[in-house]
This record gives sequence, C-alpha cells and structure tokens, in this order.
Amino acid sequence: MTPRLIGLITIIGFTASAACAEDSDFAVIDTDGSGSLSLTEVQTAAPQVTAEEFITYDVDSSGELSAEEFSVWQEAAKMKAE
Ligand SMILES: [Ca+2]
Repeated sequence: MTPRLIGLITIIGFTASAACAEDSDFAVIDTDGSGSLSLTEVQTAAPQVTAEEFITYDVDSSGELSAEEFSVWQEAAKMKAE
C-alpha cells in the first residue's frame, strides 16, 4: 500500500468518525445521565474512538469528558474533516 493511499484512508476514516460524533447528542451518549462522558459511553456511540483520542480531549484528566470538552472535540473533528 502506498503512503498516499494510507493517508487517504486515514482521512476517510476520520471524516466518518467526525460525522458520527456530529450526529450524536451529548445527552444521548451520556447513557447514565452523569453529565459527563466516560470512555465506555463514547465507545458505545462511536466504537472507532480510541482511549488515546479520548484522553487527548479530557483536558482536566478527570477520566470523563464534560460537555465543554466534548464540544471542543467535535469542533476539532469538524475542522480536521474540512
Ligand atoms: Ca456519563
């Protein structure tokens, strides 16, 4: 596989992941209603999300994503997809 093809596949994969996050509502993902998203909750909605990606946006290292952290993630995903 050529590096260019691998890059293209990465972009397509990321766009799919971003589109998925965009369609998901914070409250829908927060299945236990705790007001923050655990990695398990995020992966239930978007199985392609890695723990590494999750902690990148867990700015305060609480182990969960607040609504604010989640929206930062969505914005970042949107910008990368464009
Ligand atoms: Ca929760």
